[in-house]
This record gives sequence, structure tokens and C-alpha cells, in this order.
Amino acid sequence: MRRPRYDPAALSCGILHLGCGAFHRAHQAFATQRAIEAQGEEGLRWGIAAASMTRMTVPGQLQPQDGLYTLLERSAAGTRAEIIGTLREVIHAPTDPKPLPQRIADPQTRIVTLTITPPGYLLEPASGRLQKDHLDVLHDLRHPAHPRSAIGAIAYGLRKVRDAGTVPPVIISCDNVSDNGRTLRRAVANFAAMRDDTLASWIDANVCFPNTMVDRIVPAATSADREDAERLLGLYDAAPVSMEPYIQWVIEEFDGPRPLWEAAGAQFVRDVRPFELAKLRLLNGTHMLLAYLGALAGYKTIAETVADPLFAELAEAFMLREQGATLDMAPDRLRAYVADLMARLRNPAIRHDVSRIGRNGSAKFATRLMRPLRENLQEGRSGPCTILVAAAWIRWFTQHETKGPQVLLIDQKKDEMKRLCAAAGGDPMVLARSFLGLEEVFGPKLPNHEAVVEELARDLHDLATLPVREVVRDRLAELLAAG
Ligand code: CS2
Repeated sequence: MRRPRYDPAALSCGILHLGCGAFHRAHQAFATQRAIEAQGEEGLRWGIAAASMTRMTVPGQLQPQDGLYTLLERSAAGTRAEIIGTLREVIHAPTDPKPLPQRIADPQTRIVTLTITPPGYLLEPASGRLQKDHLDVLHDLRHPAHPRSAIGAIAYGLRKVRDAGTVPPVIISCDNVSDNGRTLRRAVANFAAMRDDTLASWIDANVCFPNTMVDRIVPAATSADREDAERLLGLYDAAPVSMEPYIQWVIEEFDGPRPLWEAAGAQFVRDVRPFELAKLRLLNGTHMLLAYLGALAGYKTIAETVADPLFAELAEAFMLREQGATLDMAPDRLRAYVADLMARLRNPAIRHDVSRIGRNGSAKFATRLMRPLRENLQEGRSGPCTILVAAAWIRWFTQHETKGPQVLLIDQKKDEMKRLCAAAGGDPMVLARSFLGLEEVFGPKLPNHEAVVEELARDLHDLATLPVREVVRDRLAELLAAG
């Protein structure tokens, strides 16, 4: 059991984090622990005040244990445990006596980090425009002192900074969102502009939102995690987090004080984009492929799905032929990246739920799958695996009507999708056409749109009538035959 090599009680909170889920605790909170250890006395200013934006679960678990929790690094070789001490404060934002805008404007806060998941940006996925009629937007416009969304909190926090004439914190998105820093800036500035154009331009001119790429596979915690933590620690831990050994964090260079995150392997670079595209398309896109198809085949986790050679072969073909073709990567590097990724996906000690990865597909399709598909089609290449993933995702919305494996459906647009399925009355062409017509998910008409509709309809038909493994086998054979 590795312990923090500093006194957690001596930390002050230079970082405010929004969205205190397992990913934050396995990634940024871990990297900050290494940074503080490397910086000694200097590092003690980098404690984290971590805010849960809605639910009380994590604050309820972590407050009684002074923010301390166990990280379980899991691989086929075994489990390594470490106590993380960086969360100096754990806040439940809706009930915290010090509202988020005030915390953001506190001069002690030099950095604000976020893991709020793609829907938290309140943007239409395909157009990138703020959803001005979103309930959280409407709420926050009415309650500037107690905003509910991270976007509202940042806008009003920055307004306080501007009014006080102090130095704004650097705001770092750690979500799997394309161009995450710019996207966050756009969401915050669009929100600010709904009431105050000068605030929006002040934010544009004065606040730094570096782009980042974050990577570490972190499944949801289970009771087995709590049992293992207790065995290793000799104490009950209500909130341990499991994770894979791999970690990557690429951050766009910025000015201003910050923790020495390099101590955890973070890289500071001029341009995050190539790293981000490779990660979103190869890892996150493949996660979606395995989750949607794997669930239909009855698999519960990613490791179970890739343990099936058919699915492993499909995942590899998808990365090497389809997603890989859209990346500016030398063939050797691409092959090495894919090989590493396959090993990570196979990690038998990580139980990464397919239904969890499948959540919020409507907010994830655009960046991970549709943009690369569009690029492939524009270049005259095909995208059979991507279209098959779209078909599998659509099947999730009708799965409850069948005797097949059931999936846990969590998606902002769930009701709309179910309506489309019902309206299509089982006709795959109608279904394919109406889904692809959802611009806010799939973007504007694709090049060769009619051919894509037909291909999607064929996949929908086959997935409805044949065992999913058979469909996968058939599509793989077609792909290999095409050379
Ligand atoms: C996953 C990611 O749920 C998902 O969308 O693809 O959480 C993935 O595990 C991480 O991005 C890995 O870095």
C-alpha cells in the first residue's frame, strides 16, 4: 500500500475540480499527487477542491474519510494499491455554502479542471452551438449566484474575476471532447453572451482554456473493489477506484503557475490535436464499436467482447483500415498504437461495462465516429465498420422489444430515438433514413448519403434477423475480400 509522500492536511486548494467521478480520481488527482511529491514544500499549494455537480454520492463517501481513497491499479500481473491524498476538500456543489462562482473567483484558485462528460458542455454535438433552451441554461440565467451547470458556474465565476480586476484561473477541460479547451471556451462565451457581450469578449481575450488529451481506462467501482481495498488497507474504504496501469495526459502549453504534472508523465505540447484525434478515434471510437455490438452479442464487458476473436478482429480492422485512414500517422506508429490498445482492451482485470461506455451515444457519435466517416467518404473510401456501429447503437433503442440481451439505456435523446424506432414500424430503410436525418447527432448529409442509408438499412435488417456474431463474421469477410 503506497501512501502519499506529503502531509495531505498541509495542502491548500490551488485547484478547483468540477465533476468528481472515478476518472478524475484515477487521472488528474493521481497525477497531482505525483506532482506534489516531486515539488516538496512548493507543491503543497496544489491541493484539489473537488466538486460533485449533482449527486451527493461521492461527497457522502469521501467526506467522512477526509477525501482519502484507494487507487487499485489492475492488470493480469495483479493489483497494486495506493492511497491518494490530493482531494483536500470534497464538495457537493448544489448544497455547498460557498457557491462555485465564488470559488472560481477566489484568488487562491489558480486552476479549474473539469470532467463533466460531453453532455455537460450543453452544446449541440454536431453543430457545436450552445443549447440555449437547455433546462440548465435557463436555470442558470435566472440564478447567477447558484448556477447548476459547470458552464454557468465558470461564466459567473469569471464575471466576478473581471469585476474584481484579479487574475483569472486557467481552465482545463479533461473530457473526451474534440478540441476540448476551445469547445469549453465557446460554451462559456456563448453562455455569457446571452446576457453580456462584453463579458464574452473579456473571456475570449483574458482567459486561457488549454486543449488537453486525457487517457486512462477507469471502470465504474464495484463491491469487489471495496473488498480488495479493505483487504489491502485493513480499513473500510467507501470509494476506491480501479484503473489500468496506462496513463497519458497531453496538455497545451500555458503560462502561469501549475503543478509539476510531468512527474506523472504529462506532456506539455504546442498542439494537442494529433494526440487527441488518435485517442478519440482509435480508443473511444473502438470502445463504442465494442460496446454497442458486444452488448447485442450478450457480452457484459469490453474485455469479454475482445476475448471473442471475431470482435477482436473487427476492432483491429476498424482501427487500421477505417479510423486509421483518417489520421496523420505513419503506418508503423499506427500499428504499434493499435497493438498497445488491443492489449489494454484485453486487460482481464478491468471490468469495463459495455452499457456504461454506451451511455450518451448521441453526444459521442459526432466526434468519435461521424467526422472520421465523413472524411473517409470525402476521400472516396468506405466506412462499413462505422455504419455497423451506428446500426448496433440504433438496435439498442429497440432491444427492449426483443428476447435478446437487454441493455441499460442512458441517453439524453433516448425518447426521441425510441419515437423514431416506433414510427419506422420495423422498416429498416425508413429507420436508417430517419436516424441519419438527425443532424444534431450525425451532422449534415453525408457524401454519398443514399448509399450510406442503404448500407445502414442492410445492417439494421441483418442485426434484427441474424445472430450478431454472424453479421460480424460476414462483414469481416467482405472487408478482407475488399483487400
Ligand atoms: C470511454 C472512455 O466511456 C467512454 O466513452 O470510451 O471513458 C475511455 O475509457 C477513456 O476515455 C479512456 O481514456
